[in-house]
Parts: sequence; structure tokens; C-alpha cells
Amino acid sequence: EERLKTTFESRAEKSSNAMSAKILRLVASKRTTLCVAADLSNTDKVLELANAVGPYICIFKTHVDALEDFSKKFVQELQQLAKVHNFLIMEDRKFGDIGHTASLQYGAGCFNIADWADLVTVHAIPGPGIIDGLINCLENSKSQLSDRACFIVAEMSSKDTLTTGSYLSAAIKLAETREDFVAGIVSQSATGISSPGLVQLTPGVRTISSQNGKERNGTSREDGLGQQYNSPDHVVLERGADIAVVGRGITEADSPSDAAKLYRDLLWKAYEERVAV
Ligand code: 5BU
Repeated sequence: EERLKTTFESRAEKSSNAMSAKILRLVASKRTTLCVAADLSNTDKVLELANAVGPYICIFKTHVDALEDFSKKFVQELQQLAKVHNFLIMEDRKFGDIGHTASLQYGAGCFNIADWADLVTVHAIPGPGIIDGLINCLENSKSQLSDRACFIVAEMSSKDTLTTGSYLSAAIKLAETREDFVAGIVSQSATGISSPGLVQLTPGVRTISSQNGKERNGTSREDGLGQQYNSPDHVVLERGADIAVVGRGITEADSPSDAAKLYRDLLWKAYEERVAV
């Protein structure tokens, strides 16, 4: 697989999307493919996490609708940390409606995601109209179109997900035909992805030893609510992950900062092995 053997630097040069080039260059220069999922319910906790893991990540992934105290001030402080530590912010909103509605959800409402999130996630289910909706929103906002992009959710990590077969192929095809606004794909495998610029983001990553209490039998690779986990090595070498998403493996660690450093090292080592000639 040529794409997977190509370094992030040369893929950045081949990219036709400004944000995917930016991500690939950031990953290459900071030498980290780690994305931390900040699934915490309080903004102070999220900011504390961002400051602790900031040096070791390329993307900080949020779910702002799960916060009990979201505010504009929180967004400004998070953006400040993103600047200090040099990471991008992804709101994992998983938009899934018609273009017009997605446009309102993106650029209006109490979160105004278009205003601050470098990247957002989007389900492929509505078809290309959802991408046009997000672009339309940006054209009428103060954010620059070239400073924003989306990731298409092509394949989920959860048990018995419906994102299989022809849906999965069509979702990848949607991403590949809309690189004007698509920087990457959320998936569990690189099968079917050919564009060198598209960045594969893979959630469901955890080392066995970080699954508190579950490591005793060493076999539990699920969270009891359908999430399924693979190791950092496995997702990079066998599944084609460019960027790996780690949530609870880091947020539940005694030291999130030490855990992030460890995941960064494991992931980078696997990437170097993958591109080695
Ligand atoms: P975890 O704590 O490492 O299980 O968190 C995983 C994160 O990735 C969480 O924020 C999910 O919303 C997100 N995720 C996922 O787990 N699986 C998917 O297929 C997609 C997103 Br898309």
C-alpha cells in the first residue's frame, strides 16, 4: 500500500486540502499522531487536561454538548492553549442532517462551532448536501473557509455498527470526491482510501494495561457499552491509522500527561515502522 508507506511530509505536499496539509505538517514536525478525546463534563477539567496533554498531541477532540458549563470564555481559553502547545481543535459533533439544518447547527446556536473548531466530524448519511451546508455556513461567517475542514465518519468503532459494506465504500467515496472541504476520514481501516492527502483518524484505541481493573484477565477490549479497543500498534500497522484517538486510556490514568507521552511514543514508533523502507 503506497499511501500507508508514504511519510506525512510527502503526503502533505500531495494534499489538495489546506487543512489536511496543515495537519500532516503539524504531525510531522511535532512528531505526534495522538489525538486526545476530552470526554469530561466540566470546562475547568477539560482545560486542565488540554494543558497537561498539549505537548504530546496534534488534535484535541471535544464534545461540547456534554459540558455542564460551556461558555465563550472556555472556548477562548482552549484556543489560547491550542496556540501555546500547537494543536488543533476538533469538535466531534457528527453532524448528520440536511445541509440547511447542519449549517444552522454549525454556525449558530449556543456553541457556534464554526467560530472556533478547526475541524468537525460529519456523518456521510445525508450525502454531499451536508458538506455544501457547512461550506455555505462558512461563506456567511467571519471564519476563513481555508481554516476549516471536516472529517467524514465512514466507519465506527462500536460493536455491530451499521457502517459496513456499501455504506462504508460510499462514505469513503464521498470524502475522496469532496476534498475541497474534507481533510480526513474516521474509520477503523484504510481499505478503500486512496487519496494521499486524506488523514485517517481512528478511535477505539487503548493499551491493555490502561484498562483499570480489566487488565487482570487481559482480554477485555470493550467498555461494556459497545466501544471496542485495539492497541496503538495494531491500529497503525494493521488498520492504517494516521491519527489515533485515545480518550479514557488517558483521561482515567493517574497522570494523563505521562499517559499521553506514552501513547505518543507507542504511536510514533509504529508509524516509523510503517513507513520504513
Ligand atoms: P474512549 O474513551 O477512548 O473510548 O473515547 C473514544 C472517543 O472517540 C469518544 O469521544 C467517542 O465519541 C469517539 N468515537 C469513537 O469512540 N468511535 C467512533 O467510531 C467515533 C468516535 Br466516529
